[in-house]
Amino acid sequence: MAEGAETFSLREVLVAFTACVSEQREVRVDPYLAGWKGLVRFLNCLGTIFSFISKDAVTKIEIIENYRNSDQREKYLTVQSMVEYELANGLVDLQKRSDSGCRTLLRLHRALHWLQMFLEGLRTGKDNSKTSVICSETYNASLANYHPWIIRKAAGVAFCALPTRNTFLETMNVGTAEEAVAMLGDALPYICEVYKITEELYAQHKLLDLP
Ligand code: 1Q0
Repeated sequence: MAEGAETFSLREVLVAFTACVSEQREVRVDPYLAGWKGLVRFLNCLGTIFSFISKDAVTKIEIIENYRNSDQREKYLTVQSMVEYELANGLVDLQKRSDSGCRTLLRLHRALHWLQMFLEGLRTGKDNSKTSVICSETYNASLANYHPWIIRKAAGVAFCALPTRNTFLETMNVGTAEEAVAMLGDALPYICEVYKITEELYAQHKLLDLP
């Protein structure tokens, strides 16, 4: 295991995502980013072959964090307020790649869809199932549709380095594989809810195809 392995626990990721949705059904940005940071830490534990993925995630987390640390920090408190602010001020480029919060968060949002499917596959998989297979099947059914060939190829190679399902579950540091499965069952509805709310918001504002 690489550096940081002992500090990761699925529990902190779970706590972050459970704290995302406010009473008004808004998605809070800080716990959303905290959830992603926990996932990145976990990914780093799996080995350097995944660095190209974690680096991209970190870049995106930092772009949004910078908005949260800027003079406009209040506008970036929730995904809803961010969308409203950036659209009202012409900050979202609909034609080409930019560093807007909306386009950046969309990349994490798409990855959250993969995560949802992957964790469900892991949770319901058999003891001896291959994490690499669950990972590539769910990736191909979701995120891969947005990635060019070269990234899909590199991701496919990295997935081969994933440990077996039970080792993977134990790496989550929440006890036995069975306990990790139980915790995944608890966590998934929260992750699904965050995904659903964001998806509806982006669809409503026609932001789902931002370049
Ligand atoms: C467990 C194995 C993890 C496998 C991760 C699967 C996702 C593969 C994604 C490959 C991304 C390659 C890097 C670059 C991509 C960018 O081109 C792309 C688009 O951005 P842009 O600016 O070019 O338009 N970026 C993305 O699509 C964002 C990808 C972010 C992926 C973040 C993945 C973080 C993974 C965490 C580990 C999850 C482990 C789950 C178990 C923990 C239990 C809670």
